[in-house]
Amino acid sequence: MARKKRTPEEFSIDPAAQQMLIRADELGIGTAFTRADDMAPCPIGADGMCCKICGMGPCRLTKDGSTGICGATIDTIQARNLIRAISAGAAAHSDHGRDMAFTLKAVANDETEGYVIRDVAKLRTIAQIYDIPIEGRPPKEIANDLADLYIAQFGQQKGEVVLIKRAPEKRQKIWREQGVIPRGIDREVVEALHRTHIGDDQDPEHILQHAIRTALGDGWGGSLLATDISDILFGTPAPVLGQANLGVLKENMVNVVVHGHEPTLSEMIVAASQDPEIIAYAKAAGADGVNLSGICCTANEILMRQGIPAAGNFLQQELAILTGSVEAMVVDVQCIMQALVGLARNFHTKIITTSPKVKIKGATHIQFDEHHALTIAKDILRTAIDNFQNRGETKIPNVREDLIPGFSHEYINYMLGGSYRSSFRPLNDAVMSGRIRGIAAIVGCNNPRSQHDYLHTYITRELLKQDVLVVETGCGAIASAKLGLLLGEAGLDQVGPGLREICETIGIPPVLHMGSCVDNTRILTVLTQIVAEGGLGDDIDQVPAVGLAPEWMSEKALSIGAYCVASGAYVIFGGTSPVSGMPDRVADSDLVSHLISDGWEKIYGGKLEFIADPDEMIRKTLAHIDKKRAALGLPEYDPNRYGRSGDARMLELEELPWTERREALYGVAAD
Ligand code: NFS
Repeated sequence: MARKKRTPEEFSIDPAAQQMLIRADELGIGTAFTRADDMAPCPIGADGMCCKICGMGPCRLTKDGSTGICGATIDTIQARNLIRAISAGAAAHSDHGRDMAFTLKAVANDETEGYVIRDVAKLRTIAQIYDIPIEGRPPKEIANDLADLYIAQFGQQKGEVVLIKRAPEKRQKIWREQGVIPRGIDREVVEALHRTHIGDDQDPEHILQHAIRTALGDGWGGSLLATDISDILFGTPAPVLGQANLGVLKENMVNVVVHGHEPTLSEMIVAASQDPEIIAYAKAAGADGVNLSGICCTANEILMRQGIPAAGNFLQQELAILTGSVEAMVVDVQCIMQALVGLARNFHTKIITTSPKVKIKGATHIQFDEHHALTIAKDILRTAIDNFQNRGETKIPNVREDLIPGFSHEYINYMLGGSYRSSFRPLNDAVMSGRIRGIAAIVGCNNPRSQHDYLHTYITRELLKQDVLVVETGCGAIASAKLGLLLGEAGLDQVGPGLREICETIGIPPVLHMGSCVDNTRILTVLTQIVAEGGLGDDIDQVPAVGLAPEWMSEKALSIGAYCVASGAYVIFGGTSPVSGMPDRVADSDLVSHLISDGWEKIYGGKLEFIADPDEMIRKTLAHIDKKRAALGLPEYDPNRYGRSGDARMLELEELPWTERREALYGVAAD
């Protein structure tokens, strides 16, 4: 039976994406969207029921009671598949962190070109957490010690990863009792691979316990230190004006799109693009200059810190090339589609790989090395500029939206009280009073199996109406940015009255963009600080908060989900479950689903669920928030209680005649 082909409107809610998908169709070029239509997912693999870890298989388990050739049960196979995915995700995030730590070490020892320590205050704050002496020492000396400490966390064999101590104490105790504190970041990933080799760990519960330990090595290890070092080297984000969507590409300029994840390269390309020598080179080539933009989490890194525009999220990487206006797409690691190279052959775009870990056949490889960062960044830009003359017909959608990203936890702390009284107190108070009903972190990828950006933005909008403060990272944040939800004034007419009051008082958008996927650790830090501030429980699982990844597709997302659950959060993923187990055909295939939801909830207070229906996701999010409010003894959320004070009310009152205004304001009846 032929599969249904979706229209551009069904592929994406984003008008810029729709325009490019129409262009792709006219040119007869395939994209991830059309390939998703052409290829039905394998139902056995999708449900985690296929085992291919040895050469006796692959074994496909589709009947009640069936086992693999070695006797492995459905439950064991599902648990093994899940931990392998989580480990790959944790490895990707953490290896990014390792490279950041090496860069910090090299900067500390004057071995790099172009980098400086931008945030000395954060360096000192972080160093102090680990008792690294700071008084009277130059920043580079402190940075050297911190780099050594962080590098050591990867290869540590015994004991505890030091970053764990940044979690609430009660949480650390749970982890210690469960034996899931990572000993070393690399060790847990290696052990996950060992345990899942043929003939090793075959108890699903035991396998999943190690999945938690591996994921914690990501969230409270590799990712957390990646965020720390990025801030130290490139600056801790604070609000800045930016733009998002394909309309940020420019006709009259050399368009260079940086795509991937690590800020080391992209930050240097930002610096190189502003170099007078490069600008002159671009002008000599007939362009007005170099226009830089980002895709995926690289976009988030340079958007948060420099206000460099985001051309789009994961599903827009091909669409950017389809504009015909991109001279070079410079990629490093993660979320880079192999299809880019073939697609680029239809245009003049050069795909430039830069990581020693990532090569794509047909791409130009210019290897990045932090020791010669600025020189290499300029080489890359010259290659792009040389390509400007080869540009053919262009079609750039005139669609872009302003946004204000840059909400690091340090900034959130500051914005709530200013320099002298910075504190999470106002946020805690707002949640306690019910002005803010709760907090939702909406994060993660795009997935061409669902309508691009729809789930992210539908859920975001609906939760805002319910006075839920939303924090976002990754491709989800770019989805909201494109819809104008990351703007102060512009987004506020779409939010509930209590939340609106808070946003107006503090002067923030209702959706706070907190960075890249690695920066999900910022959300963990915010939750920890909320707990430390008091009034919302003494551990993360008591805070009225939920994590959602409505359009997830990557293994990194699964690792994030697992470490958030272990940290006490209720986490809802959209789409399909990788461990759902074909319940229509195999009656008893729900053990792993049960273990990661109810099972993990009993131990950690958080659980992982896969829910396809967005309304059900919203309903369960609100139910969880209300349950946590009740458990804390907070007043029941009342949508009509707030929203009658502050700027909005004053503006309304100004419309009234004085006597009525006086009565409304002071309760003094008209004479
Ligand atoms: Ni996160 Fe960033 Fe996007 Fe998903 Fe990929 S870019 S690290 S994995 S697709 S959010």
